[in-house]
Amino acid sequence: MSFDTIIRGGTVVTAADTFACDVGIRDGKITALGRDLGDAATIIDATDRLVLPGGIDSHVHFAQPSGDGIVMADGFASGTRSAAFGGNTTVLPFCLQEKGQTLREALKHYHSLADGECHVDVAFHLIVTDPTEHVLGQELPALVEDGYTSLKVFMTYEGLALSDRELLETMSVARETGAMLMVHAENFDAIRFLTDRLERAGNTAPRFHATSRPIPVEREATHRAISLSELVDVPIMIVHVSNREAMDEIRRAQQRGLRVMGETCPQYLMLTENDLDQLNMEGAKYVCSPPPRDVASQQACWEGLQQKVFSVFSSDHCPFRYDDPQGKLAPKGRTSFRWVPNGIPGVATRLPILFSEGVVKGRIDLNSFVAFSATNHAKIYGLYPRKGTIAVGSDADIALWDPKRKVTIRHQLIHDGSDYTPYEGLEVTGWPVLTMVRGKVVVDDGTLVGSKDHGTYLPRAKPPAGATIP
Ligand code: DUC
Ligand code: ZN
Ligand code: ZN
Repeated sequence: MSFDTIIRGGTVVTAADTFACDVGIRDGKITALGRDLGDAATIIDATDRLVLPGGIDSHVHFAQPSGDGIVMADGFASGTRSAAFGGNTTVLPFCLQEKGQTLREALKHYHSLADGECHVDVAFHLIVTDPTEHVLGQELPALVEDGYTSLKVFMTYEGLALSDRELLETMSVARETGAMLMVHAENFDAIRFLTDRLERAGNTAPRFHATSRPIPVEREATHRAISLSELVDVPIMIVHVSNREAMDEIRRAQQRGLRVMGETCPQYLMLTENDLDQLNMEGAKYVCSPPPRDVASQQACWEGLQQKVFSVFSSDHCPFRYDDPQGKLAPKGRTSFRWVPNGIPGVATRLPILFSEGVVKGRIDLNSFVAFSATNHAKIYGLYPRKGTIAVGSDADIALWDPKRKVTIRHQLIHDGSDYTPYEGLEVTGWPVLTMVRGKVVVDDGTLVGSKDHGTYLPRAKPPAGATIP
């Protein structure tokens, strides 16, 4: 038999095309696209289904050290399981360098957490918090050659924020090595100033998290990150953009010919700062950074997708349990929003939200959905064409979607380690009904059928030099 599996009768969608065709799979790879492919050990009937590249989520946090007494709700097993339920076949979490640690030490530990614990494929970004001469001069260049071809830097957070000088030094290494640099753009000093002032006035409820990080905080840092990257002449990705002013900074840079890319996330399309304003501590469920803004900002983020100012749509899945002193309800005595861990779960809901709110409501077309959810992630982060498309020779990473299925999002559909979803009760149309990773079905109609030793770690190529933004 020439194929292990044939996916028959579906509509294949890539970032470029939509066509009726069967998909032949052998040894985990797509080996044929066509009609009348013959027989196979397994036939999957895809009548009335869309056959899409499995989602690639290039911004998730699993098992990340989160400070004093706080524990992230997902490690690799539950995080990749939830990803699979949401139609994803590859995720890119962050390996965080703690101060004083070498990158190699951080990676050794992070690999030990991931080994044998992944339902879908994974690759790691690095988070550089301690850019010593050794780290920048020796470790990072060697690690980029070893396939760790992207890194994130922070402009805020105690213990994570880099000074402008450190940002420039790190950007220079990204330029020399060809690594992709991701930037968390918020002004640390402005946040500290506003937080102290709010607390002195007794304004400590979760909703003041948003007040402590208003739009100018993000706009200024976005502008500064772009300016610094211009000085060094290095491409950058501004992650989790939440509003028009930051988006316009990116747009202007792109119009000037700079290789500045942008990412937005479901929370900036679906939530507003009003969600943080709930009884007791319930608003803590929506505390993330940058914070959700307002309806006009949601509209701006849609425009950023429609006009391709943004090239990727990621979850920024950063889960903490709500009803838990190691999670959103930080230990007693820490009553201010300052202590609420920043981040919300979303790896399973990213794609149904973009499909339903974007494709079904006519805001974006299906090919753009594939580009934002898979193809552009693979291109930017060095996984294309092995991942991110449906083509002969690519990994058989495929999600079958029922474009008409109506689902009310409930936490029990999410299968992560958290105890809530910010989207509880949201009705969506369109749902991933089967997720296949390298030819093996891992989720079939709401049932986990894969195992956590199937996912593999993926070393990556450098993004193509001088690549145009997808
Ligand atoms: N930045 C992220 O990228 N994720 C969650 C929290 C944060 O500040
Ligand atoms: Zn960030
Ligand atoms: Zn993040």
